[in-house]
Amino acid sequence: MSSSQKMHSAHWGAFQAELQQDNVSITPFAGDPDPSPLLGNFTNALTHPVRVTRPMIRRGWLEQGPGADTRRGNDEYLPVSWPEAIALVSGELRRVNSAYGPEAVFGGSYGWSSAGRFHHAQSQVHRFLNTTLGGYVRSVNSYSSGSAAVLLPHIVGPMDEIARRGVSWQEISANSDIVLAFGGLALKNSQVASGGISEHTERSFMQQAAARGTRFISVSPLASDLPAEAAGEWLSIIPGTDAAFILGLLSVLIERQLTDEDFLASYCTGWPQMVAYLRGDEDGVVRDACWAAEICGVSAAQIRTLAEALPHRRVLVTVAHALQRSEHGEQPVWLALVLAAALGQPGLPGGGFTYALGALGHYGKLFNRVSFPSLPQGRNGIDRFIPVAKIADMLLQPGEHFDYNGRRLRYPHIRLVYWAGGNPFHHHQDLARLRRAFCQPDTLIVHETAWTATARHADIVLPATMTLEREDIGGAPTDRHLFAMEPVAEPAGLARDDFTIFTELARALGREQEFTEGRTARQWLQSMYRQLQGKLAELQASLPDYDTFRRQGVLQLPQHTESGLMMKAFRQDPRRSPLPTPSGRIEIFSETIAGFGYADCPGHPVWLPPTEQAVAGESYWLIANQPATRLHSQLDFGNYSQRSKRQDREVCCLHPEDAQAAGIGEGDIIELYNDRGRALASVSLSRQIRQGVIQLPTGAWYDPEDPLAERPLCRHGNPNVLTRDAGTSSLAQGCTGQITVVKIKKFRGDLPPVQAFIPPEADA
Ligand SMILES: Nc1nc2c(c(=O)[nH]1)N[C@H]1C(S)=C(S)[C@@H](COP(=O)(O)OP(=O)(O)OC[C@H]3O[C@@H](n4cnc5c(=O)[nH]c(N)nc54)[C@H](O)[C@@H]3O)O[C@H]1N2
Ligand SMILES: Nc1nc2c(c(=O)[nH]1)N[C@H]1C(S)=C(S)[C@@H](COP(=O)(O)OP(=O)(O)OC[C@H]3O[C@@H](n4cnc5c(=O)[nH]c(N)nc54)[C@H](O)[C@@H]3O)O[C@H]1N2
Ligand SMILES: [Mo]
Repeated sequence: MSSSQKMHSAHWGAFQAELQQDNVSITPFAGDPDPSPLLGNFTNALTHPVRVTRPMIRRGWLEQGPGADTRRGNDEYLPVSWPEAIALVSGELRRVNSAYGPEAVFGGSYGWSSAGRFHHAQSQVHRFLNTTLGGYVRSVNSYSSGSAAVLLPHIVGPMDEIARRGVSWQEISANSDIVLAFGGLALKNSQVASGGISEHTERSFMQQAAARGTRFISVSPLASDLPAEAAGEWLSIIPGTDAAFILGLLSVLIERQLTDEDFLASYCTGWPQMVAYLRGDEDGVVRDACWAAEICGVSAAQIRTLAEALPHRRVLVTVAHALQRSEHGEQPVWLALVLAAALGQPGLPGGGFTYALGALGHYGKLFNRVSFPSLPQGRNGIDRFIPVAKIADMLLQPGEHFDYNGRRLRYPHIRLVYWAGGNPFHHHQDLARLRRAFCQPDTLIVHETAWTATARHADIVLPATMTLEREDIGGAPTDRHLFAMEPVAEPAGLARDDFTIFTELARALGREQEFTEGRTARQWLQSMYRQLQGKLAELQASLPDYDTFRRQGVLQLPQHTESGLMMKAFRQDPRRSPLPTPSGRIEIFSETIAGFGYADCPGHPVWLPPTEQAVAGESYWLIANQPATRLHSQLDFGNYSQRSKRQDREVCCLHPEDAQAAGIGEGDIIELYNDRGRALASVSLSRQIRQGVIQLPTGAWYDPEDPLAERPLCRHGNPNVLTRDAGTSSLAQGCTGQITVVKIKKFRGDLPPVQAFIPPEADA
């Protein structure tokens, strides 16, 4: 590494970076066998005009002070100095805290921010609110796996045990005969892991497995969810119907007496209730292969053939996060577990059920024996929360009741919203509704590196440094490398890191010592490193001293050699190593969930049709999945993301026969629309997508032509202008952004220019 090359790490890989005038040249980490092209988004990012470079205040807030305001999202910004900004923010925090207390402050602040473990914006804002105000209203769970995270502990165990600590790629490549992957195993997704991923190994593991004879079967509306290296099969399905499909498979297994009755009797509870449901004992509906075929668009013959291929083989069933990010998303996850159990596979090497393999680079990996400590958050004195995707409901309906995981809770009345390290106008659904929600509070404060749509709705925007401008440490519990991240450039303009901003605010509030504990950022890093050394010393392992680590740039941590241990121990001795469920077994029927009495999530898994359905020839299933060219909305202005756009728009994928019927051709700009909104996108035709389905990835920055419109038009192609803002079920209330119903038409007329990357006018 030359002296001007700096080690750094991102959620999508480690690299060396070198500043060359305004651009950054990037060399992937030498130990990465398959580096991510997302690194290309850094090259032009540091000095892009869309960076936030000074504190800015929205005109309406500056002139009229705090209060609900419909101008949010459609107002000008005025620059202020840092001392003015600190005085305004600390004054407003003090006002809200003394008038209403911390239960009027929402510090959910969901979002991925950047990979460094100290400058993790979400941890910083939570620590700040706890140590200065005494707490805040928080959010629980994630947009990623909102429903599985709530469901899995009831029926098998904590999500991390069957995702992060689930069946490993090593075992799959050595043992699995069949990998049945609902939602596929797209390499575009596993290139990313929160905290970092230094070795992208999924491609070669799939190659090795396929060479040994593993049969990969991807059940998905998109062929591209399985890489060529897996040499697998694509089983095309109607989105949102996997639960019916799996019920069909189960009915064939029962009919042909191919279920592992010993396993079901000794390791599970509730199989008889499942059988009764399949037979239709309660309601007369026989759920067999023909019934399933009608719903999921896979023929009864295909369902039978697949079901008959599974028994007496080492089968691994996995479900992508995507399936549970839609209405009734709990059901396919639960049924995939039931299928693995009916085949008697859980706990066998390379077999059973693993959750979300391939959805992130964390899954299927081996675990470090110790993990890097996280920034302590302090104590939150407020015990009020929302499931994370209920943000708009909370702001629009203070005081109203909602159901969640067996509890009846009330939305608090929020006066101040603080966001650092996330982009709700990327991650939330029904953006017109979200804007109405964001008009409600007195004050919205955002720390951002760039003028995202969320920053454009804020009252106070504080410029945050980008990761490339900071010293940090990068690492993840599933990555054996730890990186000393070095700053590559000076902060853009007046940008400061989140820790420095919060330190100044804490000082203004008289709570600096509580927030910083007397440490600078560098001292925090040293102290966290010392904690890691301490944990390793207990295992008789040692690390170089801190300065040596920083000079080296990278070090290796010891790892466990096996994964999936919870299920293996359970299989070996279910009495001595019961699962952490009420029965200690796999719960095909859950007394707990049944006891909640939710019609939209009863005591055993079921098929429930979605509220909105596509009608052939009239409307389409829209898949709004993760983008291949960036992480969420991050660095959408980066070179790699920008190169994928056509006529500056996001590209959507459509089947040629659907296109022909609608009079649409390759490269046309189309409008996707429904009752909630409209979006423009460029069309790419492909037979790799199921007919009746259209795919538009998330992450194009929201760019409303008229931000105040009831049904706004996004000029750029953000699918969340179209998606429905509703929870998965009363059990989990997870995000349902993955699947939506839309109509499409060719866009005629003058194409409005995309303005998402032009900062809002600063009227100096
Ligand atoms: N329709 C639909 N919607 C979805 C999904 C879907 O499948 N379909 N997927 C969902 C999923 S799984 C997720 S995880 C969410 C992701 O939603 P988010 O995590 O909110 O999305 P990001 O774009 O990663 O937002 C991170 C923000 O942090 C900022 N940032 C980066 N570093 C720093 C820093 O150091 N300090 C500060 N202050 N800010 C920083 C970035 O500029 C960026 O705006 O989206 C969800 N939304
Ligand atoms: N490049 C890149 N990688 C990422 C991210 C990113 O933003 N960019 N985000 C990361 C994050 S935070 C997360 S949580 C994970 C998300 O992981 P996932 O949620 O699994 O990822 P998606 O790409 O949204 O969806 C995976 C595939 O599921 C298929 N699918 C959708 N609906 C259905 C359905 O009803 N049935 C079936 N059988 N298949 C369906 C779609 O074809 C889709 O391509 O990805 C991570 N990886
Ligand atoms: Mo996610």
